[in-house]
Amino acid sequence: MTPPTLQAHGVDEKAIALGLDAASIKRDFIKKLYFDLAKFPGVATRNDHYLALALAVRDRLLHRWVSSARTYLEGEHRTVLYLSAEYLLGPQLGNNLLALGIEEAAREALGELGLSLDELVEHEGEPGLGNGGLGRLAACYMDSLATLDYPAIGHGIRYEFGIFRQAIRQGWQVELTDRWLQHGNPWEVRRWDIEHVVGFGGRTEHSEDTLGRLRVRWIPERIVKGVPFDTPVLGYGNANANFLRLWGAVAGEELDLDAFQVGEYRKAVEEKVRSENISKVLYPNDQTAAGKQLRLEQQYFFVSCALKDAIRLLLQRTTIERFADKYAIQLNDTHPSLAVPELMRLLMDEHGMSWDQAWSITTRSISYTNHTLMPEALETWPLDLMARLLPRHLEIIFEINQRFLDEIRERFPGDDARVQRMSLIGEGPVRTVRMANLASVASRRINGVAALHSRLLRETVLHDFAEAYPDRFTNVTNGVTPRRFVALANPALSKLVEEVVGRGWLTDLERVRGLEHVADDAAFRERFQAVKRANKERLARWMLDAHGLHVDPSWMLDVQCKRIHEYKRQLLNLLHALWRFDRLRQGEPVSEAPRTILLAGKAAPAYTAAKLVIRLTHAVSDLVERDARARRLLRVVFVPDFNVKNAQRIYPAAELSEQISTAGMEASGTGNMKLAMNGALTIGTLDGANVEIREAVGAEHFFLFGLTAEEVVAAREGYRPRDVVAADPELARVLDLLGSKELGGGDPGLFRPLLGSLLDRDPFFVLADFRAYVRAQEEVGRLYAQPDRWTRSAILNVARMGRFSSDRSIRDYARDIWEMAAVRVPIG
Ligand code: 26W
Repeated sequence: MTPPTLQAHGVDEKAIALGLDAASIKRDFIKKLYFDLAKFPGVATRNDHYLALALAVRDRLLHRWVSSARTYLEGEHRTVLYLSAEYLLGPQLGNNLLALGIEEAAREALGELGLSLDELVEHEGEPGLGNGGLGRLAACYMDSLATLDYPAIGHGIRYEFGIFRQAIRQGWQVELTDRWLQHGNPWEVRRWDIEHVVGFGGRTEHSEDTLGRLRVRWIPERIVKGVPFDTPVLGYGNANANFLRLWGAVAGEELDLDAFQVGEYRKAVEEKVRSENISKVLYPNDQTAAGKQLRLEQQYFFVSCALKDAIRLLLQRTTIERFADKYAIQLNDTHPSLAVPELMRLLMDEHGMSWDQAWSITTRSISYTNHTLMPEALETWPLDLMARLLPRHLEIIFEINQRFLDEIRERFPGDDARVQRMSLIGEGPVRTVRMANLASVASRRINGVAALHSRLLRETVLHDFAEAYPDRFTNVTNGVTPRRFVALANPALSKLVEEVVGRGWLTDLERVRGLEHVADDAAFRERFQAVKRANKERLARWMLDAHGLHVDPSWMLDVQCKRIHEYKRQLLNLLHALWRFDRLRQGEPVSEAPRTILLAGKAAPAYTAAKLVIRLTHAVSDLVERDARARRLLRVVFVPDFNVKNAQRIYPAAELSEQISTAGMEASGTGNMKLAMNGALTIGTLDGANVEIREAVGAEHFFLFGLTAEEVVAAREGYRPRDVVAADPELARVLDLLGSKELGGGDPGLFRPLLGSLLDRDPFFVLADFRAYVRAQEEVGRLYAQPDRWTRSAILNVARMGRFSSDRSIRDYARDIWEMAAVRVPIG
């Protein structure tokens, strides 16, 4: 049934549509301040002003949201259900103003009240509901889905505490809680009419129905309610709005009355607290899968809510049999892979389908994106935990496994080793459920996130699956949204681009190729340089004001910002800084302009080596600062609390982008794309999407170094890092510095764990790549000393990054994986 229009109720939709001009926004802003916040100009705080503006903006996007929902419901369309445990949205106000095209009107309206739009945009925090690349990718994809008119709902968890805020004390990372909801969240809408009940634990009952078919009933011992909070996601340049539906957990019953009756008030309250803990906090690990029960509860909780909600919506319009025609489910890594047994359970136990019917629907709807090859990041859950928490799901997993392994045995007779490897169950000291195998058996399509990564996925981690089901495998190279990472972050560059290539480039990034023609135009290069310079000045001002950090905007800005991880090799960057320091203080020439090496990123709270790298960054920074000769040409700074908001300040100012992971380890990288789009040149290995970026921008505009993925594999056997040091006296001096008292602030042992790991095993080939890296850095220095050539390369980087728009990625998904069409929402 299609919901009636407002017209049917005698309401003229045009008449209630809100004005997008400055006068209407001003009037509404004051109204919000007064009626929603009970404040008026004069006593209102900056937060009040921010909330009032955000609410006024939200009202102006609601009609898009409503008309999109109606258009989707009316037609015979497929909808994407994007399932992701993480979304790193970034601040919303600027983005929504941009999508509505009302930034200037809002600026004028506030100006008339003596208020500054920039201050309010600056005031807004961000929902840090993700760790890093995977969460930000989900946010970019939601942006592109909306912009390209694909019906989509993003399901996830409304963590009350997102990723921790990072502060630095005496050079060490300390973690502070992220209370992102404490000042109110004007963007979300709680849907009070929807809730889903999610069970945990208990037992199953098997019986036969009147037709002799097996029926299973799961009797959970504990239930939790999931309630949805929706955040609109606006398309750019169209009338479409999708939404993110984030699930919060509330106790099944307000209080356990039985317990209450017998005077066990505390026990009753404890149960409630336990339920609500499910959506309390985001796990701050990226790349290590710790088998924590609460994390498994989170995963099941949101997946179950998402699927129940999808079925609820489906049944309003049609029958359950049509599930796979109406939905394409995308698993963002294995975190939501319990969708496989949960969908099977819902279809069979709650909607009466047979196994074969349910399996057909499941395997026609679900696809899986893998984001990592690193063994420690591949999720497995102890079987006994799964049995305790989700007994019915484990039965289903066993059944899937049995049928699946029967098929494999038939196709590969006598190959027991293969059967062992492909089993959904890992046999070891603790038996486990292997989530990547579970996702892979049930998926229509399986994709990696860059060409190299997808190939390695087929050759290594999922080799057996690729052999058994070659047609399932495909690649979709990641992309990033130019709306946020170019238009919002870098308005000056956007203006310049638009002057040359005209309008339309923001939704068709290939058009930026038009800049190629002006790369040789000296006048244009000067303007391009002026934009970069102004962005560096802006960043320098903020770093000074916010953190007391001095950077000179005339110096080269060399940037590595991303999660701190050994495989990303921030340590290699720092060894190069020490090398440079050593030469400078000896008065030996380094052929280049002065440079600032900027690092930023969070370390997982329990990841000791990564935290020590942050400490080392500060030690190197101090060491350089103490030396009169070195500090004239070198500075190392660490920017605390890297998040989307800070990223948007850093990318536009960056000139050199450090993408230096050990080849074969970074699935894709997306910061590499954001930096190149903003005119940074990349120094990088042949890893992840670097390979494709280099291809796109041209090898002569990319500083390549290091072992290839194949060479890394070949070098592993018989690799002796100490031999590398013995053959390179300069490297030896750098490592001496690393173990020195002067670096360790009087304690030569401070960085011994890092030094020891390098000399003993060097699992990430830092030392093996050191010399090649230094050479590439010298080449960087030489090119930077020729501003015309450097700027030409920077312009060509921007011009040739079109294919890394997330719009291209989403079109790839729509065509190769979801097989679905766009649905144009009429401009209302
Ligand atoms: C279970 C612990 C855990 C948590 C998160 C393991 C792994 C993850 C993520 C998959 C880590 C992540 O963010 N991966 C990154 O995904 C990006 C988007 O595809 C890629 O660009 C990065 O290369 C990849 O590291």
